[in-house]
Amino acid sequence: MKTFTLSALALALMLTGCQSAPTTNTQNTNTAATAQISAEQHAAPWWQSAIFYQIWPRSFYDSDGDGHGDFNGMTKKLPYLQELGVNALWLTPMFEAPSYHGYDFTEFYQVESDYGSMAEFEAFIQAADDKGMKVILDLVINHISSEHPWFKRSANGERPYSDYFVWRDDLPKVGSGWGHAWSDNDKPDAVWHWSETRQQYYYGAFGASQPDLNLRHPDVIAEMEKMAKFWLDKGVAGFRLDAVRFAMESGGNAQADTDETIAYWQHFNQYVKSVDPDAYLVGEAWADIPVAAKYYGDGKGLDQGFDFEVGYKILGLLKPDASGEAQFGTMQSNQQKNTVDANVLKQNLQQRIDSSAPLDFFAPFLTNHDQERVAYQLTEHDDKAKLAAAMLFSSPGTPYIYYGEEIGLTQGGTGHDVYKRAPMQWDNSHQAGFTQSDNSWVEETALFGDDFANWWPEFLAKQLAAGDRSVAAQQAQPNSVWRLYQHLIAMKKQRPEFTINGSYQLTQHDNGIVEITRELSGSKSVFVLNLTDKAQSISSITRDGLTASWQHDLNGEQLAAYGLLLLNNTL
Ligand SMILES: [Ca+2]
Ligand SMILES: [Ca+2]
Repeated sequence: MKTFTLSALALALMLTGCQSAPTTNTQNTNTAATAQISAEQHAAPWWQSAIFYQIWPRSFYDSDGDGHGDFNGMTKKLPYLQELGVNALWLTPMFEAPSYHGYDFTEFYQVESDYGSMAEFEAFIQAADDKGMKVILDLVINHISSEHPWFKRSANGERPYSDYFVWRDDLPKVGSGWGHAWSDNDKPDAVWHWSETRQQYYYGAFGASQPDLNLRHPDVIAEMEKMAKFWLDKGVAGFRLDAVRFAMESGGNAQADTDETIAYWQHFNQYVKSVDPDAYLVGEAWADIPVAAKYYGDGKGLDQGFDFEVGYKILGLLKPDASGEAQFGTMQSNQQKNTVDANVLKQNLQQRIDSSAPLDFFAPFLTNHDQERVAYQLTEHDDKAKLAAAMLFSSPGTPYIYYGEEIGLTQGGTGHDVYKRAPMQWDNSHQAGFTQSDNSWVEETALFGDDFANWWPEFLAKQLAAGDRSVAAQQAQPNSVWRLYQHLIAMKKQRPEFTINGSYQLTQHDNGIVEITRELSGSKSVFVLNLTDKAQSISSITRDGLTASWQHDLNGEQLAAYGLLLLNNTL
C-alpha cells in the first residue's frame, strides 16, 4: 500500500498557525484556526469558492418553441441550478455569429438573435445575480468570423482595417513549421488561406472561416478591451477566454505559447481589472500542466486556467481498456494494461503544485463541449459516473461541470461535435422537456448540411424509453448521479477541507480500494472508491469519528464493484 500526502500549502500553514500538515486521523478541532480560515476565505477572490456550470445556451431550455434554447429559457431554469447548488455559470458564445456554435463572432456588441434580445440577456444576468450566481461569457479574441465587416474591409484593403488581420504574399513552404498549432503537423495551407479579393494569404489557425486577428494592431487591442468593458458593464463577472495559446504567432515554429502571447494576456488582464477589480479571467490552454501554468504570467496573467489533464486521468481510471488518447495536445495517456493505478491522481496534483502557477490557479473538470461526454466514455455506467464525480470534487481547485454531466447525459454518436452539445433532458415528456416544438435545433439540416443524417429522433426515443436519464427521473432517485452531484457541491461549499488549503492524501490499498482524505483544522472527509469490478473489503479503512454521508452498495465490510463511500466528521 502506498500513501501520498500533499501538505497544505506553506502559506496556509503560516496563516492558520498549524505546526504541520494534517496527515493522520487525529480529531483535534482547532476552532481558532477554523475561524482564521473563514476570514481568509472571505478575503479570497470569489472564484476560489465557485462551483461553475457550463451552459451551451442553444441546448439548455427553449422557452418560445422555436427549437433553440434561449436567454428566457436559462432564466427559467435558474431555480434548477440553484437546487443543484452551483453558484457560477459559464455561457458558451452568445454573440451574433453565423455558426451554430458561435465561436466566430460577427458582432461584438449584440447578442445572438436566436437566443433573444439584449433586454432578455440583461434580465437573465439580473435574475442570476438575484440568486447569488455569477455569470461569465465565452470570449473569442484570437479570431472572428470571415463574415465580420472587419474582415471584408481588410480583404478589400480598406484602411485602417487592412492590417487588422495577418496577411502575406506567398504560402510558406512545407518544412517551415507552419501548421495546426496544437499539433506537430507541417501543413502551411492548414493555417494560411488564400483571399481572392486581396490576392494574398491570411492566417487562420482554426480555418478559413475564422481569420486570426492581428493583436499587435493598436486599434484591434483597443476594440477587444472595449468589448470586454461593454459586457462587464452589463454585469457579467468575467470571461472564459477561448484558445488563449494562439493569440500572437511569430513564425512557423512559434504559433503557440509565445512570450508575446503571455504578455498580451497580462496586458488584457490589467485592463479588465481596471474596469472591475473582481472580474475573473479563465483561459482555455488545452495543453499539459506546465504549459497551462504559463498563463498565470507571474501573477499578472489570467486568474485561472483549466486543468485538462485531470479529466483524462480520472476517466482513464474508469475505462482501463480504452486508449485514453489526448485529443488536442501533448498529454500522455495514463493507461496501464489491466491495472488501475490511482497514483496518476496524485501525480496530476503534484504537477499542479510543481508548476509555475499556484495551486489555486487550476480549474479541474471532467469534460467540456469539445470532448466526448462522460456517460458516453463510460458506456452509461452510472456507478462509474459517480466515481468520476467523486474524484473531481476531491481534487483541489475550482470545479467546472458541463451541463448534463449531473444527470449522466450521454450522446448519440461520435465524429461530429454536435453530439456533445445536444439538448438537455429535463423530463420524459415530448422532446425530453427541452422544447414545445416538434423538432430541436440539432435536426436543422441548414446547420449541418444535407448529408448529415438526422440522428436525434432515434437517440431521443432511446433516452425516453430508458426513462432514467432526465432531470426529473434523476431527482426522484435517492442514489442517482444527480443526487451525488448535489451532495458533492454542497460539501465543497460548506466544508473547509475542500478549500485550496485542505490537505490531500491518497492511499491505494492492495485490493484496489482507493482512499482519498481531505482535511483541514480537524475538519475531515474521506472518499472510499472501489475502482475494481468486484466487491472489495474496506475493513482496513479507519472510520472512527466519521459518519457516511453517501454510501452505495455497502454491505457490512464490503464495498460493491465501483461503489463509493463518503465519510465526514461532524463540523
Ligand atoms: Ca427559443
Ligand atoms: Ca492568433
